[in-house]
Amino acid sequence: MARPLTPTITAFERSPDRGKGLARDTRVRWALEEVGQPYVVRLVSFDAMKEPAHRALNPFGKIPTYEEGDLVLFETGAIVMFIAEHHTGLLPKDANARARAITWMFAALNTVEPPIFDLANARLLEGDKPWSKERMPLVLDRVRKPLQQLSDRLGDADWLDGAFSAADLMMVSVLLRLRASGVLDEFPSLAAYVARGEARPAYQRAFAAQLAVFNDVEAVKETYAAINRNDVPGALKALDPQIEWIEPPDFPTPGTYRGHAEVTGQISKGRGTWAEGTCEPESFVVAGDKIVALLHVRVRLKDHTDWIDGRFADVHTYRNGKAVQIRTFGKRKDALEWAGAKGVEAT
Ligand code: GTB
Repeated sequence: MARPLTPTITAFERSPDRGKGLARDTRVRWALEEVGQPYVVRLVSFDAMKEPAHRALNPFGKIPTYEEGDLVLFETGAIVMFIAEHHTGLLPKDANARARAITWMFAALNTVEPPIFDLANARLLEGDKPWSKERMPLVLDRVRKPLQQLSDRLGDADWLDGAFSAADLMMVSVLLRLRASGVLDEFPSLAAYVARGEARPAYQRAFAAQLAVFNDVEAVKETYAAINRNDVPGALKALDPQIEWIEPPDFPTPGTYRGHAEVTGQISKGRGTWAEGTCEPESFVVAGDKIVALLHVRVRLKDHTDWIDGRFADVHTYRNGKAVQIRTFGKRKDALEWAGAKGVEAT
């Protein structure tokens, strides 16, 4: 059953893997998808992660975090455990089986993940160091040893201990980061175990959502960048031919505009009144297929000397990689509420 308050998680505004499931919000998304709990995603930049506002949620300045009403959690182990404990489907009911599943979650995070993390660092961050080549066999050995032991224990079972549980969700999440190194394929039963996890519909939904967010948010950024450089065809690139843009009465070009031709007119008219300035997205909140772009406009109109400086929001509804609707709101709070992200801080 869904929780009374929709949880909000944080994720990278621009993940280095371009949304391909390697960042740790994937495992939280996966857990939420497994239990059928809708959620909202607040995207944070690398800079914002180090600011006091984010450090108040995670003192280590990392993603993901989990907010539900007054509750704030960080550490994916704690978050997945919380989700598993407050829904059915991710932990067995039997007390001993439940304790064993939790044991495997700890094993994934405490025994298996640290050497995998070290290998990722050795490959990505230390590859250019003079000692890198000499150290690599040692790093690989530290990964292979627990993998062999895990493979021996898994044998020909589908999952670690009976039915699929949060233990498998965590172990698969930890192991899949190995794929690029080729080490996972040295252990065919573990590679098949990871593939079984990834084939689950809930994982597929989590992966697709993360990837869509990456691509769609990049497209939204490009829409504003194009408007700022007065490139109307560029601004239309991410808009579906059936786009509908709704602008409220107190905005410069109020009305409902349908299709590329009408939206071209709307953008050209609005943008044509600027002498200089920009309209920049400051941050993004994602709720299902809706991306709330929290905007900061700083514009000097033609024949004016003073600057307009304001904050508002557009909600972009994305379908198959294109915006099918953009709805402008004067108040960020109203935009978040309309998009289904009620209660998310409109920073
Ligand atoms: N132990 C914590 C947990 O499990 O929650 C670790 C959290 C963590 O390391 N988060 C990383 C982070 O916020 C993201 S997952 N890093 C930002 C920083 O430290 O400044 C690590 C990660 C990032 C990117 C990729 N990638 O693109 O391939 C893969 C994994």
